[in-house]
Amino acid sequence: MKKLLTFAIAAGAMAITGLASAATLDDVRTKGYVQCGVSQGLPGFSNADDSGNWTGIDVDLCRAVAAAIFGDGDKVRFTPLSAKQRFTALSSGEIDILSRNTTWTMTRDTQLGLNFAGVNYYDGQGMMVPSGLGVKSAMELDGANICTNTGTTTELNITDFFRSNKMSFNLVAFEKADEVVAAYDAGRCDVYTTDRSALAAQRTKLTDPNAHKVLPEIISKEPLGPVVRQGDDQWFNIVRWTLNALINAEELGVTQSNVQSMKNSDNPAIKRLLGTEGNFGEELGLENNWAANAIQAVGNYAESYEKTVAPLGLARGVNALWSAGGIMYAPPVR
Ligand SMILES: N[C@@H](CCC(=O)N[C@@H](CS)C(=O)NCC(=O)O)C(=O)O
Repeated sequence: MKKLLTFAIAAGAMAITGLASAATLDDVRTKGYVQCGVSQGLPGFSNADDSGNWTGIDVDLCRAVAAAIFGDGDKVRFTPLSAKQRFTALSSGEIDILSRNTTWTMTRDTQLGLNFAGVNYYDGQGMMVPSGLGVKSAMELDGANICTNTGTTTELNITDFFRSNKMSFNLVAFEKADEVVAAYDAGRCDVYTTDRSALAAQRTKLTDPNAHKVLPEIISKEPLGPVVRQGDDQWFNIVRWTLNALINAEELGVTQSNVQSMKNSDNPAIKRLLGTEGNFGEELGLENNWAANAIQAVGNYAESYEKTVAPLGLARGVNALWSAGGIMYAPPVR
């Protein structure tokens, strides 16, 4: 019995080690596409239309990774996941990247066997209320019914906020985002709380979007970014540097339409980014035009943002480049 148990534990450990050290790039090349975990529908970030075409800034990141590997941003498949399902889907190997408005926190980085590869959107948690409630500040919400999603950072933030302000509240939490929207729309709660970007997105689904307002308080830091499994540094670097490439492209003025001609640029930083100088792609296990292909597929960070998040009415704000008053800053390709 004891022997059997020892064997089972050893086999389990081997399976876990095997998974963690698996070369995701090899698997992805073999199957011919990147499997990307996204939301179940969040306009601006990851949202499918009626024909099943996915768009959004998180979707663009996965397309960019696919293009960096295959030279084709369509070599990607999407797995819609609830907040609760997302980390298991990644650790079990069901997906290769989680790109789903997911907040980088210490617990998630250290306790789940996962790593955040960067930040593609700096957000913060906000609260939306029906304008008819006459509330101007979150400080007036003592005793409120608050709707949100389970399995998110949202629940702890809202609890911290009400506790530290010595106010009471009643949390009404659902697994699916659309259930939260429906409950709030039906008046089951006074408040809808989540990331401010998600409030802007979900607001568009309400019966009368103009009858609601987002309160001024931002109660948390929600740096959103792509996540990969621990133990595969090459894959981690591919995801991290694809994101960096899109941000650097904006800074260097490389766009979807000029990326091919920019390969002839005299600027050494552009040459390195686009693979006409150095071996940066090779060092990732990719072709040297990896970044050029990623930019060709989705545009630079600004182009992707304008097409996806900006239509929600969200200005760049802190997500502007560091050189334009924001905090979006990518280390150099050098
Ligand atoms: N950024 C937060 C919240 C993420 C989250 O799941 N938010 C909900 C609130 S709108 C959502 O994206 N729902 C869309 C869905 O479940 O498909 C986290 O990482 O925990």
